[in-house]
Amino acid sequence: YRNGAQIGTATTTTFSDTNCVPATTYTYEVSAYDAANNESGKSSPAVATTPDTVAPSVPTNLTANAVSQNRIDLSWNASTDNVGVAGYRIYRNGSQIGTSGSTSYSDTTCDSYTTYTYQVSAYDASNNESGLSNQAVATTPANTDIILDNNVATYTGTWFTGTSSTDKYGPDYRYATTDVSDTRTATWTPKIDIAGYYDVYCWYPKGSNRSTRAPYTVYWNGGSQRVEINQQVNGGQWVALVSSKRFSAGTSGYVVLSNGTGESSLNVMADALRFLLVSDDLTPPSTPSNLSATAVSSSQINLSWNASTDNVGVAGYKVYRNGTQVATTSATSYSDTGLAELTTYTYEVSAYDAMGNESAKSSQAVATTLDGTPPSVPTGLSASAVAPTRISLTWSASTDNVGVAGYKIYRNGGQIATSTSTSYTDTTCSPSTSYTYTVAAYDAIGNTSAQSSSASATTPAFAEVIMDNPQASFTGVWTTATSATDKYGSNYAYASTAVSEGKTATWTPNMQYSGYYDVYAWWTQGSNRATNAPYTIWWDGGSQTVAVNQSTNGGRWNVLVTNKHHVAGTSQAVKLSNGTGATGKVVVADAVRWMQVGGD
Ligand SMILES: [Ca+2]
Ligand SMILES: [Ca+2]
Ligand SMILES: [Ca+2]
Ligand SMILES: [Ca+2]
Repeated sequence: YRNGAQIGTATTTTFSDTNCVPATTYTYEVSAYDAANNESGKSSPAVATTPDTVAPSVPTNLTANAVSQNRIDLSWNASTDNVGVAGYRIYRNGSQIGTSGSTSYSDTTCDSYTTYTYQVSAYDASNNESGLSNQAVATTPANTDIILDNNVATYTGTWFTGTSSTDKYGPDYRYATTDVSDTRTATWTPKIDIAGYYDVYCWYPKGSNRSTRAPYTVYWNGGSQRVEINQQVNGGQWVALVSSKRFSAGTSGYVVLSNGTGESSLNVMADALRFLLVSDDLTPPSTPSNLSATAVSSSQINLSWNASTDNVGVAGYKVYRNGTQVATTSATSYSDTGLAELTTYTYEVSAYDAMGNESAKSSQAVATTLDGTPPSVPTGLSASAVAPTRISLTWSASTDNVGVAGYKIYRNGGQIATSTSTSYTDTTCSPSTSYTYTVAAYDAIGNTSAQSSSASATTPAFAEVIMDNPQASFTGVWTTATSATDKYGSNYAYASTAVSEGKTATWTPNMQYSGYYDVYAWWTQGSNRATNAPYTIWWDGGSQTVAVNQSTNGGRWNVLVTNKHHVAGTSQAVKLSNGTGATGKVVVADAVRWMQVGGD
């Protein structure tokens, strides 16, 4: 019988009740019976309780909340159990780290800037454990102001522990006797969560028996610096060692304090270090583009480029000349001065931000400074008046470091022309005038020498050529006479007119100067003179026949043509013909005059 109700029979004196519920108390009795089913009375009761083999339900709805750099709080929904939940086990990253009697837990053993995965299970008094809950993940915040007290430093050699200085950091400090060389060191190694730029400080308790040059050496990503601190003063506060040094995430940076100060009977104090994040900007600006270099003089090259961008802001640009930084500027242009002439320079620029992150260098730009040296001063200038309106100049060639491009011609102080050769003819002179000339040489870039020594010349007067009848050449028979008082010279010649030309008088001057001339004739007037005496005038490129009335206007110069161009030499002439178209008169050949009126 179980709890008063028959549950079975047996023919031996044992029975196993296999139909029990865990964690349940049962009361059993037995009776005996015979073949006629006569049954005895029931035995005294025996009581037994089945063990608990049922685990609690799995905890649900686990949540994790990082509340500080070192603490994550967990909570979850309660489990149930057939008997009763005794507690919960806390697992972090797969390993049990604690238990809780409630449905929450604070993990205070966290590291900063670390992600943890939690699960919990429930267990009962019989240590039946449930399955694991859902996973809950949380990440602690980064530590950007890392303070390392002396207790987390590592030491070599003997360091004593002190507590008496009241300006110490934390509960105590360490100290070591100074020595001539480093026999004892203390090293602080921060765990850097956020890569970036850090200021590093030290803290020490000051005192008169402290080193005046305690040597801290700070090692960061890409460099190190030894800083000696006078620990006799400024104790009890953070004292700067270095600023804005780049540290990588992890534990590669550190600070070493040593006792090798060279002092005797003093102490270096190892108390605390601090690493304060200044900026986590590790991203350099974009590389400047479109760099151009333009030489603007013999000593200056102007640069310009396109602006860079940065995640925070471009602080400026570094200018490199032939690979060496020569300047910084906040503008996108730069004038490089003080350069050597005719020299080629190669430039690059980079951009940097406030933290000193520097971009790659731009593509190169090359420029060559200009020629800054003028040619030598021309020498040997000579001026020669070659005509009433012409003065010819010659001089000796100048030299130049690159090449003479030409010469500037100055007359009476003002430039009048240029020449690419070492001579020049000034055709704009006036007759009977003095002129003073200088010349200067220039090169292709426009560098001009000083003006040469001066040379002067005076132009002659305009030419006047008079040819009398003895200087004419005649064809046919002409009669020479002297009687007319209005003759030119000592005589004149005449010839009878005819229907057509049979006799001529021709004056052929030998012109010294090319130029423009008025041409005149002189005759002796008389009533028997032809009224249409034909003079033919040849000039440079043309001719004209002019019929003049020789019955009047004798004894003076009468103009035939004006302003006709003549060239030097004997290629011009004036001819008087007797072919007037009628007989009965005479033509008089007396004199001809060419009066220059203009230069060539
Ligand atoms: Ca301390
Ligand atoms: Ca940046
Ligand atoms: Ca030159
Ligand atoms: Ca004459």
